[in-house]
Amino acid sequence: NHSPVTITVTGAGGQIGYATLFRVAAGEMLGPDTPVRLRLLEIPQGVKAAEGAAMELDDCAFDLLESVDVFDDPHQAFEGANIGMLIGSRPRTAGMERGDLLEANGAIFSTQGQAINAHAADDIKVVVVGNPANTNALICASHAPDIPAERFTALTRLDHHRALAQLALATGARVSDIEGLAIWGNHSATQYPDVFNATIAGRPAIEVLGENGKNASWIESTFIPKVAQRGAEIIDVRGGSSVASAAHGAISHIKSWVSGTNGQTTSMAVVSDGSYGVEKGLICSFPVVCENGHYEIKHSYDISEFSRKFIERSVNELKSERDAVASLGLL
Ligand code: NAX
Repeated sequence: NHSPVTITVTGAGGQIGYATLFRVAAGEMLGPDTPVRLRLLEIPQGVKAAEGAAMELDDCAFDLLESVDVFDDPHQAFEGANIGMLIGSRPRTAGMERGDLLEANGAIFSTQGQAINAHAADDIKVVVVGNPANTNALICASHAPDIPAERFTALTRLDHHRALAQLALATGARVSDIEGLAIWGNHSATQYPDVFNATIAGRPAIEVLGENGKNASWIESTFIPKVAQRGAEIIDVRGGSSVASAAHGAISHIKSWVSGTNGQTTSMAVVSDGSYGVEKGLICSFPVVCENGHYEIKHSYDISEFSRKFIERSVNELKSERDAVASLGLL
């Protein structure tokens, strides 16, 4: 058996938290040989819900679950954390301006960044799920000066999975036959799902799409908006936001980062090193591969004029979010 891993989950009393905790405790994220210690963070109003989840975790008698503790103090919750799953955030409520939302989340993620800096384990890996995820991750990283910025990431794996599913549906392919698909930019409606570098069973996805009667205008007017607006579609149909699929995205993100992707491409929002002209320091979704506990941005993608336009639009949105939080003094 491996040594136990300490995982801090924020927003643990919420919906995505509830859909995440049991799978993590069952070993679906870190594998069947890694015991886990869960530290659940909530705000005071959410503590009861997190305590209830903790009681149910006890009632599952998971072999791998060494401990579950509930906190309303981030400094305690991040003590010894090897992994941070930052799910909780301040949702937009009626009448709330964009600035108010950024400010409320800025307060949450700056405090959590400080707590991570002061108390987490040296190998801490963070995924931010709570929206606006990319910018929240940026704020968090900027308040954790002793931790490499590379360890703060945001979730676009759900978007990646949505794009995989839509491409498979459109071509009749198996998801497992698709490689090289990528989400670029912000986890928002401006995200860009890129099929131009993807292959299906080794052939260019574009070719296979063409055989299925799907051309560039299908990509622009159907595929891209379908993926980018899938969250809203789920809300319409289901009467509630994406929960299990979001939890699956977060679990997959950490699983890939920790255990590798066997040479396969996935998407993660990570700090830009200037690749593809994306301003250094922004937390932007890129195609990545993971190996030995590290991720690496893939540098081999061809970016057409068409793709460039979409990527720039999303990166510009990231810049404007960054500028807005910077002007609020949150960076
Ligand atoms: P819920 O409202 O069910 O749960 C959020 C929980 O976070 C609540 O229990 C709340 O008390 C807690 N919380 C709030 N502030 C906190 C703080 N400072 N510290 C600790 N806990 C805190 O929302 P849920 O459906 O679970 O969604 C959580 C977040 O995920 C939202 O911000 C949502 O927008 C975001 N999403 C992100 C996705 C992604 O792909 N990146 C997709 C799904 C989801 O929309």
